[in-house]
Amino acid sequence: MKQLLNYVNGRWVESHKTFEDVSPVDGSVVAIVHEAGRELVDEAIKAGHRALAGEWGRTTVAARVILLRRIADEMERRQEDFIAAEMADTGKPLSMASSIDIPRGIANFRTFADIISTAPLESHRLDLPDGSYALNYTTRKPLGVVGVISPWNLPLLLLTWKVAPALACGNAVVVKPSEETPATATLLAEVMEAAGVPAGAFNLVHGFGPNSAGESISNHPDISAITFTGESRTGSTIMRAAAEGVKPVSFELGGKNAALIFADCDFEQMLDGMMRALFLNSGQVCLCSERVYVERAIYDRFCNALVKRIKDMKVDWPHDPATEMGPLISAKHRDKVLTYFELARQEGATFLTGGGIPHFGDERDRGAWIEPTVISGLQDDARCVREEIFGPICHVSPFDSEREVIARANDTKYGLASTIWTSNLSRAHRVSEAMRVGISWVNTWFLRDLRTPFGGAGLSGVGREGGMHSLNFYSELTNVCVRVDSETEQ
Ligand code: NAD
Ligand code: 6OD
Repeated sequence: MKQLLNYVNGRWVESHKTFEDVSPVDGSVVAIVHEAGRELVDEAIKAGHRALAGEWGRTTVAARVILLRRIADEMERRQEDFIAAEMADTGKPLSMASSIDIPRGIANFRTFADIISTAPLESHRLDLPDGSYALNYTTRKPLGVVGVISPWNLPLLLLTWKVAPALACGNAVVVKPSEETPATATLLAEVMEAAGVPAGAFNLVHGFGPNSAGESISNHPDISAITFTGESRTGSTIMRAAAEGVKPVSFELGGKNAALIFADCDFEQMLDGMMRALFLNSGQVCLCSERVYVERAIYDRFCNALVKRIKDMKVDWPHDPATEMGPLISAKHRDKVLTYFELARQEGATFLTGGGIPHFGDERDRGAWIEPTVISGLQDDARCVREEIFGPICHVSPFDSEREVIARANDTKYGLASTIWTSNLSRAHRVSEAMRVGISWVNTWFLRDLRTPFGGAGLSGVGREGGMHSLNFYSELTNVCVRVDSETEQ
């Protein structure tokens, strides 16, 4: 059986405590994972500080740019291994792992190599009344040892989205992937070793959250900052731990995202886009739409067309290149989603399609499969319309005016993303600006430019990452203020 070890201070470290990495396709064990105890997390953080005090701390930006590109090249060389590992852990379809997760993981390193190599620093001149002036300029230094805690839905993509800019800025990192998806992070550690990343600059520890490696990182007195992607409730727990030492935090959290579909949209383009927005990764993307508002004139047409597309969707073995949807991440997560199906019934929802578990008559019946599901007929205050479910389920509801749909879409404690479908240019700008979200897509969904700010409002996050926003989070910026006298010396 494959063993997934911790990687600390440039060494592979076993643990006497292990747990199973289980495939959600059929419930089989794909690997044994070595859980890091508090001592190992402590060693990893110490190794990070030693790296910063040594060779790694003296690297120039130019040297780090070369290193990031070497990491990307090495990942590309091992692309097939990464795809296989991500699919084994998550059950996501080959079409997705090979076109989104792994290419984007590689792109994160190349993008931040480009961004750091051209990143400007501020400079301001302040004229003083006596004719002298002050010259201000900014210097960028690493924050220190950054704790990176990541979720299971886009494991490599989301982990490298944080590791790449953190290393670009010269930090050391202690990375903890989700206990559900430890494999690609372990491959990434192999890549770091092969690319020549100095010992201690990249450390990987495996484990869970509470009473395990996640908690040991977030309440460690010597961790310099924490960057986290996951559930809003977990973010709140980590924030409390980080508050003790007033540590900088960057959080990308949950969502209950709205889709706003106007009658004047390009219907077929919208339907293609909405199938992705609802069911990509079995609906387990924080940006997926779970609340769908459709202008009344096309409401019935939309519901019928959506149900027909879902019936034609290929929910099948992940390795089949034509498969569009795989299982959920785990039996535990499926239980949570099924609880919401039950709650929807109790709340009086109508199921337009789905609502159960598919039966295959083979080993997949031991996996975490679920039917893509559409419900309707709930009030806006129903729990299924307000709470993040994180599965292939949405609630559809008609609306009559732009003002009404803006108010309903914004009536949430979350604020991550929205997707607006219209051919009216002014409406597109007006409505997207009115959304209280981190990203507002128009006639598209999950189209990413990595230079742009990414994050969420309300319960959906703290801060923004992406482009210069990432560099500014992962850096300690110091302003140097030099007073320059007005008179030349005689
Ligand atoms: P989660 O919060 O359960 O776990 C995320 C990570 O935090 C895991 O590595 C876990 O082990 C760790 N963790 C859990 N409890 C912890 C604790 N007390 N202290 C320290 N670490 C702890 O989230 P998940 O179930 O892995 O992911 C799904 C959630 O993530 C959804 O809510 C989804 O919306 C959100 N998400 C948000 C974004 C975004 O960009 N906003 C992206 C992906 C996922
Ligand atoms: O594309 C990204 O950079 C990003 N952070 C995506 C998040 C997806 C959530 O599941």
